[in-house]
Amino acid sequence: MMKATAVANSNIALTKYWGKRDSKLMLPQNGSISMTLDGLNTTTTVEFNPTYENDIVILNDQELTDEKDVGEIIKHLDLIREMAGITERVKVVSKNNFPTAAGLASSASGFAALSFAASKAAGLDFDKKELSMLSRRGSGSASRSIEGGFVEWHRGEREDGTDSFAEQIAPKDHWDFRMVTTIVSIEEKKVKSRAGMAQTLKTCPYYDKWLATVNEDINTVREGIKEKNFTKVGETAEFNSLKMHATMITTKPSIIYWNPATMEIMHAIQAWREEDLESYFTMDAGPNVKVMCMAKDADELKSRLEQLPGVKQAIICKPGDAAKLVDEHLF
Ligand code: 2P0
Repeated sequence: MMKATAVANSNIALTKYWGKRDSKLMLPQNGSISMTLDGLNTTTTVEFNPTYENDIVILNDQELTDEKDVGEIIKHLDLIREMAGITERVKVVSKNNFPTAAGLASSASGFAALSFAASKAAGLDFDKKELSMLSRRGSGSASRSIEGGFVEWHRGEREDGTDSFAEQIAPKDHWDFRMVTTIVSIEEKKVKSRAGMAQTLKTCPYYDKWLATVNEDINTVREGIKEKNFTKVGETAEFNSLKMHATMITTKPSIIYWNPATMEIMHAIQAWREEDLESYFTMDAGPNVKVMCMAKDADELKSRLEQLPGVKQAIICKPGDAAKLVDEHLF
């Protein structure tokens, strides 16, 4: 078996991962909780083949040739080759069904799908915990896209990273919680998460406060998910996201991911909440806002969001499935 295809959904953090304690093993400074998104996914086919002379990576119908794009992917494939004890060159074809690098966590679904397909194609039969740890080595948030529903990525304590993996808190049909992802910009972000995190650790005077309060948020959100307490999860997730952005804004030089439409959505959500519609926002390393609500309010919220001038599109996402292998290959 030298060819395999996997599909992995993207995920949005309810409590954020921001900072590494080991950048080689991709060990986080803090744990995080996410929801896997139904319908925003990456499909990836990987084939190791002795007749290939070079490694080829094709993303969204375009071959990646720039070292900065392909380097991390080849490094990850080298790790998998080393684990499997193989040396064959590889062809990777991958497709996202949403804009890449617009703060919609394409690296999460991307590295989860790549890790699953490549390890399988290399003859490694990994369980979910092993797949989560392998995905983590490609991109931290990818560790969470291996599981479905509501997911917690454990910080872990060990230096070798063997206790830093993601596990499910509750399955996708546990709760009629929704995430409405708005698209305000599809431009590539200016500061990639990886560089932004490193800069925050180095220069933000408040980063220790972030670390000191993040476990409390994780405990509250985990409890809230289990109890299906929307207010508890929403309030804490929104606050956690604002705390993370406070650390980004207060780095040198300052990293401000928001644009005017981001602000417009935040104000609208807070106003609607006071009036008649309970929802909460969260933002990642980009200007797009993800809005949490209950299923009964999702259509109304989407329609209100799409009437805001800066919003190009709003997509209602249910909790989604775990990553899986599929029979249909992309080549
Ligand atoms: C998260 N983000 O928890 C946080 C919130 C962005 C802001 O995980 O360097 O692409 O590959 O581990 O996983 C995005 O960072 O970074 C991210 P690397 P990753 O979703």
